[in-house]
Amino acid sequence: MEVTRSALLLVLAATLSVAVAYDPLDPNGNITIKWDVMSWTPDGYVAMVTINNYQMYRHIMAPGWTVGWTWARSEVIWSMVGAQATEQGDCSRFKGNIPHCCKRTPAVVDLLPGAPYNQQIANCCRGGVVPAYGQDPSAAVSAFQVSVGQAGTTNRTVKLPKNFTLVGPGPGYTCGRAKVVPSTVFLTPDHRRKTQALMTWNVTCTYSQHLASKYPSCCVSFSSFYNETIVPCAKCSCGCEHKSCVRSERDSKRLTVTGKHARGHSGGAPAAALLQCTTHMCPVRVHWHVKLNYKEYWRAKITVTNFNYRMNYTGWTLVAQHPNLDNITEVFSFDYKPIVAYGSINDTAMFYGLKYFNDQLMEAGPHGNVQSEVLMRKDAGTFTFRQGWAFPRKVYFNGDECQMPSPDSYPFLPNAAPAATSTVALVSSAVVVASLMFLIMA
Ligand SMILES: *[C@@H]1O[C@H](CO)[C@@H](O)[C@H](O)[C@H]1NC(C)=O
Ligand SMILES: *[C@@H]1O[C@H](CO)[C@@H](O)[C@H](O)[C@H]1NC(C)=O
Ligand SMILES: *[C@@H]1O[C@H](CO)[C@@H](O)[C@H](O)[C@H]1NC(C)=O
Ligand SMILES: *[C@@H]1O[C@H](CO)[C@@H](O)[C@H](O)[C@H]1NC(C)=O
Ligand SMILES: *[C@@H]1O[C@H](CO)[C@@H](O)[C@H](O)[C@H]1NC(C)=O
Ligand SMILES: *[C@@H]1O[C@H](CO)[C@@H](O)[C@H](O)[C@H]1NC(C)=O
Ligand SMILES: *[C@@H]1O[C@H](CO)[C@@H](O)[C@H](O)[C@H]1NC(C)=O
Ligand SMILES: CC(=O)N[C@H]1CO[C@H](CO)[C@@H](O)[C@@H]1O
Repeated sequence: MEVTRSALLLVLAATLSVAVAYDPLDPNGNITIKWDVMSWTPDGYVAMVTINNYQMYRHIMAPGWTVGWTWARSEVIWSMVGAQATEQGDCSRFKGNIPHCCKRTPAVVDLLPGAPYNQQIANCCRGGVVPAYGQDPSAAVSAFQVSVGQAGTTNRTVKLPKNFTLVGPGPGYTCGRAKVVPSTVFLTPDHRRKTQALMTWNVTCTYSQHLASKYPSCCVSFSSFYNETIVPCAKCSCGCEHKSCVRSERDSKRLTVTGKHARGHSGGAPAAALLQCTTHMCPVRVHWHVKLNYKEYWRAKITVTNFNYRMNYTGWTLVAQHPNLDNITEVFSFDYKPIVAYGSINDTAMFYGLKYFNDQLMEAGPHGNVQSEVLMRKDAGTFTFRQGWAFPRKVYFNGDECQMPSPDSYPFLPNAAPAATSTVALVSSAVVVASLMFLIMA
């Protein structure tokens, strides 16, 4: 009974954490936007803008980021390299040279790969796609150059842009105020000389799944070798209201041809989902199967399935938290990295696809899944198949926490029947607390 209760408290804690912006598995995860003023011009400055993704497992996928801000005065963008403003705005007050953008609140997107050579700059032109830091730290950066006019021309007269926004590619990010920080020091390519930005300011943006969407965007199902019950994703895990779906691939093709939800070439939100009908109504399901039991090891099989006919998830990431993930012996057909959030607790692993092999989770249909098996060395003190211990505590797909099955439905060992009444009571109180949290956060 004690074990049941602590397992339920764990589940309760997991349920609650969905409601807060802070991500306990990645407490320092953020995206910073850094402006380095590289030179002054007669009416303003030229700045290098660098976007660093410091999030361990949340990447910015296609169609990429859109960064916006509000100018403090009547600044204009004369030109940009490596990115472009989505709208020029009203430049009618200019004669001769016309600025690239005159809007007071410009929205900027990355250029696409293959942009003309003279419009490129280091770390630009990837269609706004930025990998997660944990996946590829050296590539988790995007940059462009902007030439600003009608601005201050000294570090005392420049006014910092305000109200930064980041769409990446859907909603969910909130950006803080721009802050002047010590000027960035650059090393020349031959490493023999240091130069320095004339002025630097930083903006930090953080992600909240709650702001991104009301419902989860993935769900988890379970099965095991020791019990033939398959525990499906909870019904309507991703919300059923106002959602439509199609029964088959043929229907989806028909709708794709006649549908008018096609997305723009860059920036903005990803294409609206076209879901295959399921009881959970999620675009993505993660299935965890407890597959084999050896003397010193055990093996879990993980399958990720795409139910969205309009999405290939490129560079997907999967994060799982389980007390035995600190003793991973082997991971088959996925790449893997431990995530150590608090120094000593090492129970979380990030999985992602092998490049050119399964780093793309294809649209719904016969190829719309990726699979792996994980071999773990049994943790001597705590290992058990009882009380659902072998199932993960938390699962994230692409940085969003997935809905777990209802805690009273976990497959259990044939001889371990739960104390039905108290379980139900605890579960329903968990639901009440979770709904209260939801009301507070909404
Ligand atoms: C942003 O993330 C970096 C890297 O993890 C960290 O050093 C920095 O303190 C974070 N900034 C904020 C404002 O949280
Ligand atoms: C500003 O951002 C840069 C790059 O993202 C980072 O290295 C630096 O630590 C940040 N500075 C502060 C004071 O946050
Ligand atoms: C920035 O946003 C806040 C809240 O949305 C708004 O009150 C303020 O007027 C905005 N500032 C500028 C300069 O647009
Ligand atoms: C502005 O420049 C002066 C020297 O020209 C320097 O002492 C000062 O720290 C700079 N201020 C900022 C905010 O960079
Ligand atoms: C997904 O990728 C496949 C193969 O590259 C392509 O044929 C298909 O059109 C793509 N689907 C979407 C929705 O982008
Ligand atoms: C965390 O666990 C992984 C997988 O067993 C191991 O390779 C890594 O060394 C561990 N790290 C720490 C800090 O314990
Ligand atoms: C398998 O687990 C389910 C709970 O998910 C339970 O109802 C069932 O009795 C278990 N099967 C056996 C054979 O114990
Ligand atoms: C059985 C076994 O190898 N357990 C190890 C699991 O990992 C932790 C921390 O990495 C070790 O302390 C255990 O000895």
